[in-house]
Amino acid sequence: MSNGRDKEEASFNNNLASLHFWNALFVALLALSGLLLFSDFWRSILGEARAWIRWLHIIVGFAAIVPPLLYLRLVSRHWKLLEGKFWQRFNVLVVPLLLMGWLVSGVLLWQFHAVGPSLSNVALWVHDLLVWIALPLFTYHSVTRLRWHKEPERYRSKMDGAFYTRKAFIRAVIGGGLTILVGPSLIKWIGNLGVGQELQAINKEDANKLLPAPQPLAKSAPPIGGGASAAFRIYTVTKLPSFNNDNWSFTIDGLVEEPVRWNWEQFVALTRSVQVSDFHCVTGWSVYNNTWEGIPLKDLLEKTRVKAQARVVKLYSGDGVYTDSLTLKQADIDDIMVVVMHDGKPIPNHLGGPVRLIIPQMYAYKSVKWLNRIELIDEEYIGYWGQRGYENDAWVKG
Ligand SMILES: Nc1nc2c(c(=O)[nH]1)N[C@H]1C(S)=C(S)[C@@H](COP(=O)(O)O)O[C@H]1N2
Ligand SMILES: [Mo]
Repeated sequence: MSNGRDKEEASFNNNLASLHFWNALFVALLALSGLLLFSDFWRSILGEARAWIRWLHIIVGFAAIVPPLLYLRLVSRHWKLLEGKFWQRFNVLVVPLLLMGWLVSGVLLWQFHAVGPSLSNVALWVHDLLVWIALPLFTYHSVTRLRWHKEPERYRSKMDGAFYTRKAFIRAVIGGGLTILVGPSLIKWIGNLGVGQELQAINKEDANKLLPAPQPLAKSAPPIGGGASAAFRIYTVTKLPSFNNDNWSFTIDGLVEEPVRWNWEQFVALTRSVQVSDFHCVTGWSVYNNTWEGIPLKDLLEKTRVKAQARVVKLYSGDGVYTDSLTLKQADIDDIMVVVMHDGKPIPNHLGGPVRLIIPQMYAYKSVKWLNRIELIDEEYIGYWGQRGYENDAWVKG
């Protein structure tokens, strides 16, 4: 009989161990792919691969529900076994809560199109916040459970509770190390939430050198929108390009009666107007109340007298890689603007200056940074993120 009990107990322990293994594996994969998706640094290196990593992250995210669900069969017995073990019980409660939080916010992020920008903004915030809570917990947990540091049995009674045990020492080292590793990213994240908004812009001297500087209209400075609600996340799929009067120009060509090529002096002399609008990235962040100053796209196109057979407006970035497009009909929307100023200041290099596009009614991947060429063509064109699985019509809904 005791033999049967032993067997039964061994299988219980095996089940627990294998669930723990799968849970740890999924969480590690999610952490790794998630950090790759989050980091600006990796964003430029990954380029194309980023779209695949995003899918991997979503699929593993769903798979990660399975171990906790299977664990439900074992939980009451396991809970009793953990009598008096505060931290282990803490894990049993906290891990599923974290997973639930990620699942719900993750689904909202994945379904950004259905839920609209305000909800996916909150979801992104929660998704990130849970990472900053979990990362130290999980790393600490996995490192302290590694067998190599387990206290040798014979010392245990003597050293129990002592402040300077090997265990305590390793914990302190790991805790300190983690703070150093994770701290800067955490501060940066909080900064992005608003505390240190202006920091990046002030610390970086603009890598673009274009003279003369554009002079803001009265509606831009002070900005009639009252100033943007937050900082932009800096996105690029290439190294940041930089421009000066010699290597910058703006071309409109293709199916037009009068192709044009402006240099900077000519371009800043064009008549500009001002609008206030919101800016939404599909990954769940937005910047509200931007005061943009520039030239409405439709006005620019008018100057070139677009030919009757033109159907599509193809947009090129000066980074040499990024492109997108609008149908000629979409390009007629009044608030699509080729902008040179944001909140009364020239657009800095890292945010797509000297000239970028903004399309307030569409997700911002259509808003080509470092815009320097527009070509009129007669067939559909799918741009950078469109080729990687995002919709070509990127209307913001909700
Ligand atoms: N040339 C270029 N334009 C681009 C991108 C890019 O990587 N390269 N990213 C797009 C995306 S996905 C967004 S959300 C916005 C981000 O603009 P920001 O970097 O100024 O915040 O630019 C869009 N335009
Ligand atoms: Mo984006």
